[in-house]
Amino acid sequence: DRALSTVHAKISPKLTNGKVSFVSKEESRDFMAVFPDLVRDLTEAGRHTDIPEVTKRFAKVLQYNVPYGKKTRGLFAVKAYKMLENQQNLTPESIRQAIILGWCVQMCQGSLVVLDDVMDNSETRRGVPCWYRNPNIGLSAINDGLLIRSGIYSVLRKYFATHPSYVYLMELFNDTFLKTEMGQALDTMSQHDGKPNLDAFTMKRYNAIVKYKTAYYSFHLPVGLAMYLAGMYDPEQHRQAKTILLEMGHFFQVQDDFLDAFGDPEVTGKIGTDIRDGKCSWLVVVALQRATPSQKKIILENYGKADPEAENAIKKLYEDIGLPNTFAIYEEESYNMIKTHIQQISKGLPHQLFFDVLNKIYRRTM
Ligand code: GPP
Ligand code: MG
Ligand code: MG
Ligand code: MG
Repeated sequence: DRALSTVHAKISPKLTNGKVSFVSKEESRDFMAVFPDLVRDLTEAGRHTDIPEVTKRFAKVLQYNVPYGKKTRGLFAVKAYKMLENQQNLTPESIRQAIILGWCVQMCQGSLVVLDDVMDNSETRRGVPCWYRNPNIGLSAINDGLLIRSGIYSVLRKYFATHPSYVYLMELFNDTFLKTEMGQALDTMSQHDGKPNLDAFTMKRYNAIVKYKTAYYSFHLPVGLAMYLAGMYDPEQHRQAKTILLEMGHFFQVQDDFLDAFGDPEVTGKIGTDIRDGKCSWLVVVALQRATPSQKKIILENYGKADPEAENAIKKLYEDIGLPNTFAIYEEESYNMIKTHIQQISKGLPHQLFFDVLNKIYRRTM
């Protein structure tokens, strides 16, 4: 859909300037080249021909919500597969399988963000209006999010039904959705009677929210899938990988929370909503730990209000408390800590895979 890509490119020119070391231009091109085939499989493959209106809508939903953004998670699955599979098994066919799995991960992400943006009342995503904000979409976006999600299982069936890992792949998706939905439940339950429940905003609660709502689907899912595709089923190996990946996921969501208030929307592609939504964000949890009684009063009076002045009062307070600096220190310390933990992995998992991912996200601005 050329018109749409032009819109994306025009509105968010900076979004394409990511770090290039994680995947080469060719790898990125090979990845992109497969997406149209999947859209065709899902919408024109001779199924559901009696409801052309719907398949047309589905194609549009996929096109708008899946092939944009950094695509870190999908590319991560492909990279993991290439690093985990035996060299003699790395053929154009097997790599294509990994790319298809990568797109399933991107469909998972696309489906979640369509739904998350409705719940968070967000305005923009990847530099363009959130899907539900488009004319005549609104709450029907909920069904669109579900369509994308169900599409994953159609793709899996078409390409992996006879693969020995089929049930493992499906179960990992099922389990990941369950975990993510549980995390999202915890995230949305931070409010009480329309007001943020600040007493509940402890670091312990924060850690649980981000583990469930982000870490599983963003980091554990892509590598877990790649391991199964490469024929790795050892539970101990999966456990070791998961431990590190959940740590990285935690790190990633702390960054996301920081960027929500202090990132450049031109670069992140999204306008932050955590303060006005009254979210249990890393920033407010640390602010509450450090606030003097008068600062705590400012938080109580302004947090969770859809009012730019209230939002600015909170941002100013974050700066007074020195959160940008606290975050920078936290980011560096976590980076070093995760590096140490990667070095301690013993079970035949390539350390370089985890280092590459960590370096890809360290000091990210988008
Ligand atoms: C990130 O939260 C978590 C998700 C996108 C998972 C949503 C889960 C569902 C079950 C719908 P966030 O709201 O901080 O993300 P963002 O900043 O990208 O809006
Ligand atoms: Mg959100
Ligand atoms: Mg959210
Ligand atoms: Mg966020």
